[in-house]
Amino acid sequence: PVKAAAKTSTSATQTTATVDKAQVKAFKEQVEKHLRTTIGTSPVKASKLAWWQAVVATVNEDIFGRLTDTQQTHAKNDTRAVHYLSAEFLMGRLTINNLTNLEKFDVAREALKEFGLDINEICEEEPDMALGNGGLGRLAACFMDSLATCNYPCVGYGIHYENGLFRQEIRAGKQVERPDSWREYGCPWEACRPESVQNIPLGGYVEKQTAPDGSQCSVWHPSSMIKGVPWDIPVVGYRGSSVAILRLWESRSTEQFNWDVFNAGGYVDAQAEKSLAETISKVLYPNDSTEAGKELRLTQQYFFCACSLRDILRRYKRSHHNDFSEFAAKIAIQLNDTHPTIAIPELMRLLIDEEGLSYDQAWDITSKTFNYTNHTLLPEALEKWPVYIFEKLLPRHLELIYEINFRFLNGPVEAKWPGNNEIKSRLSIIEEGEVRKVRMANLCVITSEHVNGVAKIHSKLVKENLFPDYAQLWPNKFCNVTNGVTPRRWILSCNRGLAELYNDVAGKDWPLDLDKCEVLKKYADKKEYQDRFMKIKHDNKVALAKTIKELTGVEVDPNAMFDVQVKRLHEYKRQHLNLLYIMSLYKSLLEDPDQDIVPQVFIFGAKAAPAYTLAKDIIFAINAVGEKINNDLRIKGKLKVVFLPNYRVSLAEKIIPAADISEQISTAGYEASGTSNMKFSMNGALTLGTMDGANIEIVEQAGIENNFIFGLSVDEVLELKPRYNPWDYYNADHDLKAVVDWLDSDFFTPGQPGALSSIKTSLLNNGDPFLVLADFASYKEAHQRAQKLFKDKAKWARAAMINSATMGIFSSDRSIRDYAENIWTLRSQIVKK
Ligand code: GL9
Repeated sequence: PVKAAAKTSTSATQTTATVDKAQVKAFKEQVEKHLRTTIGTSPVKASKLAWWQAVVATVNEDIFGRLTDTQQTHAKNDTRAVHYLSAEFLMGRLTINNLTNLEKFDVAREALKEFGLDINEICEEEPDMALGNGGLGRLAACFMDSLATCNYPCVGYGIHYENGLFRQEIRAGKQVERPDSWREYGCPWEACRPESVQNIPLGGYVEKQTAPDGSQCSVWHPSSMIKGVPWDIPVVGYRGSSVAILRLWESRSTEQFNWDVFNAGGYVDAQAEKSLAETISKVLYPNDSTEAGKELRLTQQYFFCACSLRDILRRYKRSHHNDFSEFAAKIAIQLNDTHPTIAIPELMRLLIDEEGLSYDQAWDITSKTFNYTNHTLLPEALEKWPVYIFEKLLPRHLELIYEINFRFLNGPVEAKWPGNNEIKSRLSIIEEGEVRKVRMANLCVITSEHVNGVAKIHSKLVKENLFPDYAQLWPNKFCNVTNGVTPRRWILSCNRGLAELYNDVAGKDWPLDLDKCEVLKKYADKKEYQDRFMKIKHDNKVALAKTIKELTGVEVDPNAMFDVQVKRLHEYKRQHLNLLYIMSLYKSLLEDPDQDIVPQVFIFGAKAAPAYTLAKDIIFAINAVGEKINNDLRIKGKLKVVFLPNYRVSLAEKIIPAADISEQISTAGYEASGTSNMKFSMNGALTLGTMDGANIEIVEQAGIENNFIFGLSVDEVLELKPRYNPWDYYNADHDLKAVVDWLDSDFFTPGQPGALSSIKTSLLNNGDPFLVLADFASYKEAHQRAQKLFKDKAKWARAAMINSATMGIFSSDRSIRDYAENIWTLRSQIVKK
């Protein structure tokens, strides 16, 4: 029973909840105290940055106490803990999220209001922690939130990059990359832990020694040492349940330049070595789904894995001395993609060379400790490191990899397929060829207890298409854990209007049990609830329209349909399919300006890898087409196209709640899961997408009739691909031909004919590898369905509400419980104060 259904908030980010006066007063006093005694300023002269710092200092008082309680609980209970190794954690901003999770947001907002300040403006001072590229890094961040919220013992381990993902500027329509120095003025959330510094050996050579009993052993003489300095970022669980730790390693030089063989060449050489050591954590590689193939990148991977494993061993030894028999029972390690694979031979090395275990003992422990998540099937993303780089940087690790490989090929493989060298060469960790390479994914699969994909369809393809031989050998190793996203950040913090609606219909516990939101389905046919739902959406659109105006100067109408595609720029994600459709719509409007179409705003946000030329050309094309359309008076504002620069977590939080249409249009079989698709749907956008990744599971929940599905299926793509000829589609479809040819003119780039031709070339002369032309007609038809439904406000509202209401399974709490129960065997721990 709910009272005033049409009660609405005054703005997209304000709630009408009543706030405890005493708490507001206390918060205010704390902020003012910190402003004076921590920051060293006063309310009259404080800058916004100073206010923000004082707010963080206030929040930190709550956090660090709970962190200690959490760690003591876990140490005392001594149950298994998971160690999530990831080269990327895309945390975004922490202030609003931490306030929300501590249930202090309203208090803080009121307290700041009494100082005459707007909390949202103050929180804009916080730089995003952009220590990741896209979905994979953001997933790790959502998982930390859920691990803390669900009270699982855990540590996240990663790299303390000095520069996160580049800041994107758009100049004359083109992407320009600028460094992102997110902690130039310090980051008030992090704490340095000098007591846990690690020294990491690198380079040099391996010496064979014969022990007195005649057995052979290897002694590694590294050529240099790098210091790893840990920075801890507390991750607050919802309602302060527990506080997890994200530990990020920064590289520094050590004084020990003369390590064994390194012969100091004097002061200058020593300084050169110093800068090399400090380069390791300098910058995040801006690749998305492509392998970097740089020596520095392998060094980064090894550096953070080696630091993390020493840290894990140190903690384990604190309670278990030097007996490793319980190691695997206490420690689970999750490899987030192949980036941290080098942790496998490093653990072997530590156990054998440093702790004196036998090879068999070390392997037994290692193979019960690791699990691996695969995030992509794209062959160019599967990491392979040349053997010669290993010889130079990690000679002892290479030796251990050879040993693992030898025992694998001559053990289980020989037993299953006796004498079959073809299978052996396929399954080998080493790829033979002109340049011999180490296949990191093979090492992961051979070692791990469990290998999982990130959506049902993807896990099936991992098992059947990527690793079919391994699946024959170990069918039970392969499993699925569908991705999820945290409803605390992606509904509660970023869409307060919707959060209030859920508070009213589902009670206040829905952020801990997103299935509760399903009750909204019951109200999906009721006019007053439809009105309230759409009013929330409208308010969010008004707020986004303001942001669009500020960022691009383009004026958009909040009554238009907001059609959004935000994600990394990649051919397989097909932003150019979207663009071709926009061009065809524009063309038809020019032909008949009075036609009755729904006014539409197409919104893009995307960073391209700096070396990915075609991706950058597509960004330029979107901007060029947008410029023309937005200034063409003939179409009477029915169509707008905006490209929002520097897409990142904090911008996603403004865009996603305001979307009507969520574009999820990857070629079927290529998007492992997608995670923004879930965020959009939770916030009441309808998916216009292919049957790919988690889209399939989304429509399974929300109903295919409440979304706009189009295009070839995975099976159809696999069937068509070998005989695909894009010219057939081009020649058969007048409209398609016209828009593809339009790219060749100078219509959108006056005076620069051919400026957009590379896109046409990729679609026709380079074979259209992602079947853009094959899906064009079907895509257009899906858009027509969307337009038709948008005209019927009641039906649209109903579909949007059902989408939002049925996303319970996409809470990252569900994903984390799946991992905890099926992969890590973890038990949730109640934290005592
Ligand atoms: C990705 C997949 O491409 C996505 O479909 C998936 O949702 C995420 C999380 O599992 O992982 N794999 C991948 O390499 N990236 C993904 O987003 N790219 C990066 O973020 C580096």
